[in-house]
Amino acid sequence: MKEEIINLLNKNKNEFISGEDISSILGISRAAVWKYMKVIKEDGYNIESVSRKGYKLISAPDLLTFQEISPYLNTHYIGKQINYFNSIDSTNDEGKRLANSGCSEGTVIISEEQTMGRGRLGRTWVSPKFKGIWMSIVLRPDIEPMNVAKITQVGAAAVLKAIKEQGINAHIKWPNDIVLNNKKVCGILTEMSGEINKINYVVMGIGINVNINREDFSKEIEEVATSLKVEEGRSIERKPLVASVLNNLEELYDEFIRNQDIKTSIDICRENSILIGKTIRIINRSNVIMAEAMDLSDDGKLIVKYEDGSIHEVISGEVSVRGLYGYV
Ligand code: BTX
Repeated sequence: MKEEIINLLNKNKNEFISGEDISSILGISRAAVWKYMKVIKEDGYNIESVSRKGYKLISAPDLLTFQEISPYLNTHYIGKQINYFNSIDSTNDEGKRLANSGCSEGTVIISEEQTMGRGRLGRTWVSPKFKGIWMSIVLRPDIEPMNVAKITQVGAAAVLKAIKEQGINAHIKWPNDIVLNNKKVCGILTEMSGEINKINYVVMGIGINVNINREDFSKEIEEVATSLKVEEGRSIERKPLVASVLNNLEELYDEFIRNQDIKTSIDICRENSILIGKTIRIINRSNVIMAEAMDLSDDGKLIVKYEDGSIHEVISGEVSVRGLYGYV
């Protein structure tokens, strides 16, 4: 009911809607409207109430709930169901729990903070409250399991497009990071459950550092990490950014599933690559190899030239890639 009242207030933005109208539209008593209004205000909604006129929404809190995001969404299935949390261990873990219990494709899990946010290879992902976008999307692609890594490239292209739509010029660091001024502003963690030739589900986790301040980063990660706010010098609204990631993701993912190739996504990753043309270090467990990043293949592998002149295709998932002296 709370959600329905917020929707009505949103629809009547800048105008008063009377308690009587709300009660008759939603079929609840005036006293119930008053009670819900109190709770909604406690959630951070700024509502003006004037006797005989009713209620007017002045401003909504910066929360990543379905009510707040859906006005910006133009998807058909991604984000039609958003499971919102104030705090959670990891949205990817919740995505797996939901996928195992049969949730539909496109279900999104968003939390204002993660207490055990995860990166690749058992690393930690720092996810402070209200300052970023920490979300996961459950997908059920009908593709060969060996093609699952391609979905990370689709995700990277979607996030890059969304950040660019905000007028911010970011780059993609293959395979799973978005960088701004050579520092990591977003990471993507794609996990799957499946059998040898069948995928049960994929959970794509996306972490975007939006309004984190420089001093919020610990000593260990401040060398590599940044946020949109730090680099742009202004706060960025999270709701349209979340919606834009999901809008772009559905478009690119649909194309992948329809054509079984990721051409558009790879074109975006290639054009905006921070690695191509650079000398890089490819780190595979304790083994470090120097190479020149040459290109991305059409199926999302990194094409590199080793120092002996030989050309190789590197598959994501097996390696970490670093610049010659630092992160890029
Ligand atoms: P990654 O393994 O490429 O990057 C992890 C590394 O990045 C860490 O070891 C640390 O050095 C650095 N790091 C940690 N936190 C941050 C941060 N907030 N910003 C920049 N650098 C950081 C990248 O893994 C994939 C991350 C996916 C995160 C999403 S959030 C929603 C979903 N749920 C979940 O648990 N993970 C994903």
